Amino acid sequence: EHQYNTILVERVGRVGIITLNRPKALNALCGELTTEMLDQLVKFDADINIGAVIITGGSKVFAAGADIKEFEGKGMVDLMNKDSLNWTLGFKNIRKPIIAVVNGYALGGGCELAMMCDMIYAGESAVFGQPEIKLGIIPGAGGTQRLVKAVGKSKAMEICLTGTVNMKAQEALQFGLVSSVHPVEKVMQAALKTATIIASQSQPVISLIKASINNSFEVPLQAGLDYERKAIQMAFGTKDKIEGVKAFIEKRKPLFSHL
Ligand code: CO8
Repeated sequence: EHQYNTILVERVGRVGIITLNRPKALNALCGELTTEMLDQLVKFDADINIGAVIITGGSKVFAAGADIKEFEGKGMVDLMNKDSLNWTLGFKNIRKPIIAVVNGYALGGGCELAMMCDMIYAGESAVFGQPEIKLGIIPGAGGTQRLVKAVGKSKAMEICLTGTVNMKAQEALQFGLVSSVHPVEKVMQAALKTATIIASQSQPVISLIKASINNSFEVPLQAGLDYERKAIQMAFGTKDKIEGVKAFIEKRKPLFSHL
């Protein structure tokens, strides 16, 4: 694997794992980290031996947000000229499913990064919050948009406007922000199990499902249904559809070729 300064990279079967690795700064998302993370995501996305990705911060903390030290001395025009959030556009283009495994703080940009992923598995220690308001800024990487869609308006307002109301794992589960909650020492294993199941399915079909679900956030229902209809027509064009249906009829497990 490529050696990075701020992330660790490993593979378990067809699952690629990216671990944010700036423990002294609680995995604050500095420019180098977001660049390295996106670089590796693009590599996994292009790798035919990878079918799903996990992003985690390890067992202590997910990420305490953007690197606040990089904000010092920066003004509006600096942000306009060199947009430090451009990596989020690249993130959006990843076709393979990404699971966030969150233990401890997922604050500010950390919460936003988790929400950019396709699903979130939480350890019991997970804490989600948007404390940007306390710095005199706003959640700028999706916090005012994705959080509303995940937990509803009233909670999202409360979290973003106070900066101090956080969501712990169980509450995040209750509100639908995360898929499931596990003991800290078991959450990675649980996410890996799910990622392995996903990665064993047909890769092109997985991409169609991810794109179709994400499209539902962008368009009115009928446009989403039209998109989905085209997507199932495309799925019928894959070799994996032929194999999947044949395997069912022959009462055996399908062997997908990802074609
Ligand atoms: N950035 C940089 N360094 C950080 C950050 C951060 N976000 N969070 C923690 N650190 C550092 C601390 O400075 C400290 O370093 P040092 O030991 O050198 O002083 C080390 O990590 C440990 O932190 P603490 O001692 O504070 O640990 P505690 O356990 O006492 O507290 C907290 C943990 C509550 C998480 C606390 O660290 C905290 O409040 N952190 C900041 C959280 C925050 O405000 N996050 C939002 C940041 S803004 C943002 O994410 C905007 C997203 C949109 C991006 C727009 C880009 C242009």
